Amino acid sequence: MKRILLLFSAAWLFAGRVSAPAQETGQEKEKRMQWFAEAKLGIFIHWGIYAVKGIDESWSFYNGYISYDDYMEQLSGFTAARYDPDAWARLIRESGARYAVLTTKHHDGVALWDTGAGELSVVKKTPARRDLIDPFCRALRNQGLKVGLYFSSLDWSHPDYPIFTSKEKRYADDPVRWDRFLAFHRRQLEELATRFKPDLLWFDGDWDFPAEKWNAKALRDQILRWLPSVILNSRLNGYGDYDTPEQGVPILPPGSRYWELCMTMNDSWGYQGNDRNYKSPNQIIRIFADCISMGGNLLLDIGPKADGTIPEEQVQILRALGQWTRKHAEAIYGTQSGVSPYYFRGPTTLSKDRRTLYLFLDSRPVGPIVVKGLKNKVNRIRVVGDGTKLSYKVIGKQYWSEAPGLLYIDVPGDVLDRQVTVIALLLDGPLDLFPK
Ligand code: H79
Repeated sequence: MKRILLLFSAAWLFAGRVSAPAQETGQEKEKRMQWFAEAKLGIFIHWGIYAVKGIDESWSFYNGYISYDDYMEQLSGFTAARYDPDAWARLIRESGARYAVLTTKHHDGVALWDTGAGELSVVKKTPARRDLIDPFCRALRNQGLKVGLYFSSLDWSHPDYPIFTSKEKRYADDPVRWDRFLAFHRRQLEELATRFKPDLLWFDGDWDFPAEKWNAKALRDQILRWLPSVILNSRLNGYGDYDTPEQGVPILPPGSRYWELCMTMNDSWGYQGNDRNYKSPNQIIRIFADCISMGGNLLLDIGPKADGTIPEEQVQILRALGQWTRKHAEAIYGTQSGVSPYYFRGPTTLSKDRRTLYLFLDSRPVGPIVVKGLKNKVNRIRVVGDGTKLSYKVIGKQYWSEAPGLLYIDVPGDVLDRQVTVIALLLDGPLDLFPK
């Protein structure tokens, strides 16, 4: 009987299938996603050999801006000589981020850990000569931060990946080679999952093939067996937990309950010394306020140099962000999306108990600000992180109509934050809007 069972399960394995774990309930997912939904801000880190010449990560050879061999010459310049993961973690924490996501392997196939699944790693091929992932995970955890690991599913360096560059394909259809690639892919993920036990896996590069070819569903199930509470972004051919818009700040709230905008500080993911087109702290803070107002997170990217130091401009932006997030913490962490712009013309968030509405003022008001359609009575209005109480009045309320009046709030110039001012409205009960 035992033998029959064994044969049976082996047959399942060979069919490339795994029995799916019991379907997670909505409540269970909410619990698994809780830290992510409350965190709001994460730091993305693109670190790889592309920092040596300061060129596009992987895409520079894929698009033919540099030959593959010249690209790979960067291996000899990747020293990580001044890599200080504790300093990274302190800076990330100081920015107000609650998690970070580091590239363990970009599309170029160069692993930042000592992979046993291939030869191409910074351990075996660069003067860094050591695993860079484990110390990163430890440093983050020491600072109370959640650990995210980025992993590119496609690998333009692997001899069994069908695509090499935009012009050169290795093969079109060869199930044996593809299965070999999938085994390699699975093995690298097993290493990442079991060695580093990340809280989040950030997939990229799933677009060449459909979910069935990647075995995405089975892979998701397998990862959740390795790491039952891990969170996955959506780039596992849709078998993820949250939406992953890239660079484009959403105009309308994305439909999904969980999402995260990933965005560069300048125009590059990795370190490119020539790219000085940095967004200002003010622009970044306003984008961040927009994201949390619509119930999403911001994953803001930095690109360390090949020696492991973080460029000064990026340090300055993280510090400025930290000043603002510290002062306004109560309006950020653990909040939920606020009211639509019909009610207030700016970003808003709502406290967990729905009794405090936060208004984000991203410009200097020329008169009192106004909130429309608020049925609640307001108990108190104050400036977040400042303590000043503000005076307000309701105008236009008619006793014979259900429609609430307009709430006018005076905001004197001397309470304004130099970035974005936040006003807290303490309501008499859970937020109640008109019309229902
Ligand atoms: O790591 C950073 C980028 O290198 C990577 N994701 C971020 C986080 C990335 N860069 N570009 N993209 C992802 C978008 C991919 C664009 C594509 Fe296409 C357009 C994929 C499919 C259509 C053009 C055509 C490139 C490949 C095929």
